[in-house]
Amino acid sequence: MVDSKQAVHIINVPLDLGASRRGTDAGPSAFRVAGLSAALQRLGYTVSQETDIPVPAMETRKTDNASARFKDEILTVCQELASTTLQVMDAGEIPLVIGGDHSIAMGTVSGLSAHFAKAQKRLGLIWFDAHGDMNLPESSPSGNIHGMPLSHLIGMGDPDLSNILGAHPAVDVKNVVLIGIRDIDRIEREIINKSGVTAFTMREIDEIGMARVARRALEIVNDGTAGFHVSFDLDGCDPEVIPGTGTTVPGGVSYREAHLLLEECAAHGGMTSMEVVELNPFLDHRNVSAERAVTLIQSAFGRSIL
Ligand code: HAR
Ligand code: MN
Ligand code: MN
Ligand code: MN
Repeated sequence: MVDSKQAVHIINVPLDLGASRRGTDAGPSAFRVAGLSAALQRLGYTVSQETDIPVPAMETRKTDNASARFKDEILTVCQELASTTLQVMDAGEIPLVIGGDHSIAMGTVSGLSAHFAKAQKRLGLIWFDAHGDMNLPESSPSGNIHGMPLSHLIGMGDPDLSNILGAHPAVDVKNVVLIGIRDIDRIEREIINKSGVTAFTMREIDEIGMARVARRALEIVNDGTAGFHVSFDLDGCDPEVIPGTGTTVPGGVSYREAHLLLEECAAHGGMTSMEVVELNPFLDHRNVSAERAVTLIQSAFGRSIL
């Protein structure tokens, strides 16, 4: 579905309230400096518009919700984002959402699911991450909402966060795959194992290779759906590839493996939308992580080597 005759609509969400470390709010700026829009245009896309979702600064807010920090603020941002992704899909454009921490996925995917729900259709979801992002407010060791978005998208957890817009649950577990995970909390492990989502851990990637992981993942997310969304947490990549992120975990996906996954997504033809999250430019070296992220986005949007 991503096709260069369609316009790409970049949606910037400079949110960092979902993480404990400041700095993902500067993600959209680093992507601009790295030339994201020009990189898409070189592939033949028109970039129809950039929309900036307003986000409050952490210093201006206090939260007394220890199990889901800044829930009210994050909910407001996700509601605004969901109505934006819905409108962009309805207009026939491709939403490319730039974070921001990973809590924004609750908004992105809710809006996409609302678009498909109008036609009684479902969306598949590829969640690329070092983490499971399936904590619940009760299980979270940190209270950071960026560790919880996927559980809410499959209908668990806080009812406000799991009912932002569209269908409930926003995605069906049978069409959800996690790829690259290697840092899971104790109770979160049980949640993942009971949930029904398919997880390709680093071990599976080592054992069968990213090519096969990508193909199996694509079968799952396209089984009975109208397409799939790619939620790409940059920390899924190895820290040597992407140093500019707040919760690095060694032993991650290599640069080429990440490209291969996204090249397979593009070759399949069913990708409806993408988001790239957790870039923290203050932890980066001369913007290399943003520059590499731009080339990864190009692979997802159909760039081939020859
Ligand atoms: N699992 C930990 C928690 O819930 C950390 C996970 C959050 N880190 C991320 N999300 N970057 O993918 O606090
Ligand atoms: Mn994540
Ligand atoms: Mn992560
Ligand atoms: Mn509901």
